[in-house]
Amino acid sequence: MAGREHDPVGDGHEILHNEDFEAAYRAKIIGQDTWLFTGGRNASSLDGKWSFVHDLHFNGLRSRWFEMEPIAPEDRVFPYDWDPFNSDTVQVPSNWQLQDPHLYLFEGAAWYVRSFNRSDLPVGERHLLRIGAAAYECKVFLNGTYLGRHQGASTPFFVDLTETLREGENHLFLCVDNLRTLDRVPMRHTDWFNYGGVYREVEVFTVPSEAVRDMFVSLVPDGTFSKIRVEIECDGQGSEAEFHIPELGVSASIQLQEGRGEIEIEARPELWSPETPKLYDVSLAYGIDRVTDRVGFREIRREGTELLLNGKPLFLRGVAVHEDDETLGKVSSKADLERRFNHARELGCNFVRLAHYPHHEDAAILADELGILLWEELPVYWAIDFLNPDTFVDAENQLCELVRRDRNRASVIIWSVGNENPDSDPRFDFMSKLANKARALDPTRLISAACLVDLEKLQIADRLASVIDVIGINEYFGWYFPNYEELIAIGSNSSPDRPVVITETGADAVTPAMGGPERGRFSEDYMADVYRNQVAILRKLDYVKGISPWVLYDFRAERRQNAWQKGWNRKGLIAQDKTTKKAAFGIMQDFYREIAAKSDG
Ligand code: GCB
Repeated sequence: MAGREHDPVGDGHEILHNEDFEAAYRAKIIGQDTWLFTGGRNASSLDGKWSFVHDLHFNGLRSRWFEMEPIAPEDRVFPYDWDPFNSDTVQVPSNWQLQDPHLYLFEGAAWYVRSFNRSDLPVGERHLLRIGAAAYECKVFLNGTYLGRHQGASTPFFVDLTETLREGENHLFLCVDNLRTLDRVPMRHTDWFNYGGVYREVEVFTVPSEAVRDMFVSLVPDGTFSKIRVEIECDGQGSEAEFHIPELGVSASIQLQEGRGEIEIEARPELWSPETPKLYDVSLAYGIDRVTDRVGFREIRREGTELLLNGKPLFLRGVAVHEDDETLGKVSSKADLERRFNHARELGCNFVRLAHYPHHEDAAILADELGILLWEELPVYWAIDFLNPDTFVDAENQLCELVRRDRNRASVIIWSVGNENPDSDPRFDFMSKLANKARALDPTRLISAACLVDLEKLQIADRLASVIDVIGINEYFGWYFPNYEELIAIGSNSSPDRPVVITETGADAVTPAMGGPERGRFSEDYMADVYRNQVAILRKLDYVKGISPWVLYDFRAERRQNAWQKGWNRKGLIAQDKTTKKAAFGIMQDFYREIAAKSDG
């Protein structure tokens, strides 16, 4: 198709000298206005080959590559630095680090361009682009028009394409950058790899103008297990919607006021639990729009220092896991997720901590089916610019996107608002607001965070502990700190009034067969000793209501560069091949069997 010629050099000096080229894109932050409930909807996939180029100098924004149209190279009149229509390609979803060895340590911007024909989309009144995740910022352009930018590396977002779509070919440009900057969440320093790119699915949803924006279905957490609550949000002028759970004989009309409605329905569903992960098909009809979901009903509560699932005491036999893979990076395949949960089960877990950012939504969908409890987390990790209002907007938006995405998943019992942040007034304010926001969006789950421990006074010393429901503590006795017995003192000195979960403990090791040392630090034996000593102490800790050792698999961590690490954190109970178990795996497995036998007996 012939298109308008693109003349990036018409104002050449402006391009070379203007260092404020990003100003035009600062506004239009993509937030919650375009959210769409996607359960049960058909989507047009835009996954597959996209034109791709890395762009260290942000030349594409300076030179407005996004205005380019497909023209045969020999017909281009003006010189150009990249032609998206005559370019190398990459697969979407993917992380660029694993697509091209030259880009392994690349931190900067990259362009993804893909054309599609309007006739490839179903006929409908609105067309919403959904990007499952793009790390970290993603600027979206369609046919030369800037539509907005999304911040946050791990949550989905929507962009309304309707007004900008044209007949015939449409050209979608994404400028994605993974810069580590002071205002982002996380900030600059993390103990995981800074993957970049469009690494989750890209789809277009075609919906009527009267469409369901959101549907939240839950069991009312009042201890009676007898009421289901449905909250909905709809676009358009419709005044009611019909909600159904056929298996329970539930059929209810929900009245809408200004697009919002809610209802409590008497019902006695079979309760969801790890032993009986029962799910029900639910549906909502609104005008000609219809959405569905599969929902489990359960109650998670804390009472004093106890965790209660469906009214019964719960001990979390867990493991933490990163979203990382030797060959796929952060791209999650079904097979990878199944292997992850199978390994967790083999270890004896009823609980998995999805650290340190929102993982692929399929993780919670699968955990719902398998009966595995989940901790989901925001990347408010280590240092964050807690004083920066824009940083708060970004963190809060990531929270909204995570909660709205997964709050119908029974498996998710905890929203974590952060990990190991320094206790300051701005941090307390920032994270308390996040905790309150999480509660407002979802009063049916517990709020947590990995809190700070004062290792001199040997006590939990974190004001955040007073505003969350479950106190997470990361303790590395045996690895970073010598004296295991101090773990007992931390309990007695702190006398926590709410449940404590050991959210991390562990040690690095490489097995001898994989080239690890025979003894000392980083040996498999050393790690096994740490676990043996930990287990001996953990048996004595009655203030602890759960454990998630760090970590199920070795994961990439660029800051780790000693002879055995070589860019990997080696605290996995299983090595980076996701197959080789280290001796500590068996030690933890025996301990979990012991705990499970006690709670069954
Ligand atoms: C921690 C962090 C985690 C690190 C871990 C370690 O406390 O929360 O992100 O990877 O320690 O291995 O040191």
